Amino acid sequence: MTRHWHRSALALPALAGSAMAALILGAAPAAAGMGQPSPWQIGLQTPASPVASDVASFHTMLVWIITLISLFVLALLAIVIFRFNERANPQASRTTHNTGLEVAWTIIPVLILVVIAIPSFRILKEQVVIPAADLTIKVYGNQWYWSYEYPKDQGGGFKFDSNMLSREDAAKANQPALLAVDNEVVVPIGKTVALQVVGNDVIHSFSVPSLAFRMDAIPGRLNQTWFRAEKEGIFYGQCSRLCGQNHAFMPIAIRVVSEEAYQAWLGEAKKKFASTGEAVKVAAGELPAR
Ligand SMILES: [Cu+2]
Repeated sequence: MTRHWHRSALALPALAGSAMAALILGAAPAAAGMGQPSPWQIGLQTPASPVASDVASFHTMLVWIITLISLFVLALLAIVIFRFNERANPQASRTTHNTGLEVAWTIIPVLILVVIAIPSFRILKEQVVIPAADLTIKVYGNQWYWSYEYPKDQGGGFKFDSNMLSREDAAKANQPALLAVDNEVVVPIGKTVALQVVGNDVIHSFSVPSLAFRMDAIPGRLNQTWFRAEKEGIFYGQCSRLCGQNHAFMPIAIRVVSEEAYQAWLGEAKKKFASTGEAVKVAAGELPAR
C-alpha cells in the first residue's frame, strides 16, 4: 500500500485516464463481488474484515487525491498548449527561475505524501501487529495446493489438503470455477484468526483480497498474518507468488460460519480427516482437472 504514493507522485499525467475512469464508472463497492471478483469490477472486492475496510477507504482516498492531481496537471497542460503556443504567444518569456514557485512545488508534494503516509503506516501496523488470537491455523503451500492444520490445542488435531474443484464440480456446487476447492478452511465469524504460513517446497503466497491479507509461504520460515471476518460466507483467494506450472490452480477458500456451525464442523472434520492421518498428497506429475 505504501507503494501507491510513489506512483501517484511520479506518474501523474499517465494516471489521469485511469483515475477519471475509476471515478466516472464509480469504484462502487456495492457492485463488487462478495468474497470473489465480479464481471467488470473496477474497485476492490467488498471488504469483510476491519483491515479490509480500512484498506478500501484508503484506496478511495488515494483515488480522490490522484484524480485531483491529474486534473490540476491537465489544466496546466491545457494552459501551456492554448496560451503559450507559438501563434498565441510569439515572443517567449526568458524567465528561468521563480523562488516562490519552486518552494511551492517542493513543499506541496511533500505535504501530500505526508497526508498519504499517515493512514498508510497505520494500516501497515494493523496488518503486521497480530492481536491476541482466538484461533491459530497453520497453512502450508505445496506445489500446487494448500494444506491446513488445526492444531490440537486450538480445538482441532487434524490436517487436510485443499485442492481446486474441476469446472464441472464447481458448477455442480454452484461455486466459481478456478476458485472453488474440495476442502474449505472453516472459521467462526468475529474471531481473530492467526495464520502461520509456511512453504513446503517453493515460495507461495497466501492471499484473500476481501480479508486483506497476503503472506508469503516460504520454505524454512514461519510467517504470520491474521484476519477477523465480519461477514458469513465464502471468501476466495489465490496463490499470489509465481510458484510453477499450476500456480494458477491452487485457490484458497475460507468459509466463515457461526460459532455453533463451526463447532459442528470441528466435530465432523475430526472424524473426516482423522482417517487420512497424514495429509493425502497428490501424486507427483498429476495435474488437477481443469
Ligand atoms: Cu503457489
